Amino acid sequence: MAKNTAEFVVIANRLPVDRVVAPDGTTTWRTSPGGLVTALEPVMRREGGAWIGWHGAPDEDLKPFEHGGLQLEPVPLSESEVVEYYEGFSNGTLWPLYHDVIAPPSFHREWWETYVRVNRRFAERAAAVAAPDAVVWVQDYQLQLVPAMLRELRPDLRIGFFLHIPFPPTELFQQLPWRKEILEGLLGADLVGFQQNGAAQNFIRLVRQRVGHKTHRDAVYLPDGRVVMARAYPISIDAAGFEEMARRPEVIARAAEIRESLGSPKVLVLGIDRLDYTKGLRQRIRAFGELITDGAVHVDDAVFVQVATPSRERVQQYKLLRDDIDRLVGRLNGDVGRIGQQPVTYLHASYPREEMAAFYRAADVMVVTPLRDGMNLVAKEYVACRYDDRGSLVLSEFAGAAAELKAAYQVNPYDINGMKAALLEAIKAGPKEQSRRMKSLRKQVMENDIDLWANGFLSDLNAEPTTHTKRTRPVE
Ligand code: GDG
Repeated sequence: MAKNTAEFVVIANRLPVDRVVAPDGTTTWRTSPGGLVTALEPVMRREGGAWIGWHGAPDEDLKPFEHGGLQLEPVPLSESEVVEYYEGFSNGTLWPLYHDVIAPPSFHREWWETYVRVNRRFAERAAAVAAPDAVVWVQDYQLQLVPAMLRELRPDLRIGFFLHIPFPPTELFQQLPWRKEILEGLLGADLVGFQQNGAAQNFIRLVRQRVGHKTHRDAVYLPDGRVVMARAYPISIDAAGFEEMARRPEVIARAAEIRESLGSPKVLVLGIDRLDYTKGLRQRIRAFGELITDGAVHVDDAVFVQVATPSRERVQQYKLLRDDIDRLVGRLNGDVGRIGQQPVTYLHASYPREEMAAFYRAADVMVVTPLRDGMNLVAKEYVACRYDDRGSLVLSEFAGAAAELKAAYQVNPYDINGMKAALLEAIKAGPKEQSRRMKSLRKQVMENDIDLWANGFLSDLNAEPTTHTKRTRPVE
């Protein structure tokens, strides 16, 4: 076993850092943005421990290193593994399949074989890094085989798995040629966490149907006596951290500057998403565009800023989406814009966190309208930044966050007329109505932060191992 073993190990596809190369060629690492990193970073710092993941460059083997108090364990991936395991099976097969087949998933046996091989590499690294009886927390859809592979190598470990994206209904999951292998991979964990109850139930039902194990409520009873629990742990954000950032004088000043540079509109409508077909960008732009062309909203009164962070740019579906959005925004601005006055400002770029907080502060209406989303942290970040109890949130029913953020203007993103009506209501909401809704949203977000999420999952994972006997097992 390695010398530097850790009591707590996180395994994720990516390490939580990006490399920065200075002009003189020296390399440093910077903590990277993104849902998973944003969510786990505070937990890791508190617990201490090792993080196993790919460092982001193909065909490069790096030694373990330390960054900001975390022990980082880079896992190498070759260029063809990036293509087949990451861009292929993870983002071309699982991502669309798990998100309601919004885009058609591709099934390729070579991609699957590479997925298996890479998952084994992650499991082997974890087996070497974890101290005896350590707690290991495996993250997300890229690594669903790791729990079983790791259990085989290290039966002493407590293994948890958390899925950040939706877990699909049985009808969709069954399309997967490797459905049984994936379910068995997940069953290597002691606790499998999902964003929503429905997802946990989908999993339990599939295990019963496809693997044939006995199940009862949130428990799976394995023939070897182990009990695997499947439950919902809705993820959240470092809510106090976001609020603190939004209160900084330089962020407040920057928010005012943003509004001014947009021509000081009466209402600023904002969207911030990774450029992904699950986020409902087309429908959202169409809805806002129609409000302008219908004359319901005047171009002098409201502007829409859409930030779309570059994502998975080598995957074909994402290239097509980018062209599509470019065209849609170009047409709308060409049709109804005037010199110095465009209804949609589209930014295909990534920003520092402080700039994100300034955007949130500047926005009167935040539109988060994914067609399907595990949770959606942007919605929660917006709420955390609105300590002034102002602003309105328009939120898709199909984001996991909708289960908690009941006081948002909830919409069906496939229903353009419904979205237009909700947007209009949000745009026109007076200070009293904004404050009534925002107070309720804030209560939810500020009280249910990332610590509560991580503590909830980890304390359940650390609870006494459950085994079943003939007596406790449900009746055959
Ligand atoms: C997956 C699931 C689930 C975005 N642009 C910039 C930036 N971001 C940050 C946001 C937010 C995060 O990235 C995005 O998180 P989301 O939850 O909105 O979406 P996914 O990336 O799809 O995340 C999702 C999540 O995992 C966690 O479980 O909620 O359902 O799909 O934190 O602020 N951050 C910075 N610059 C940007 O330009 N700094």
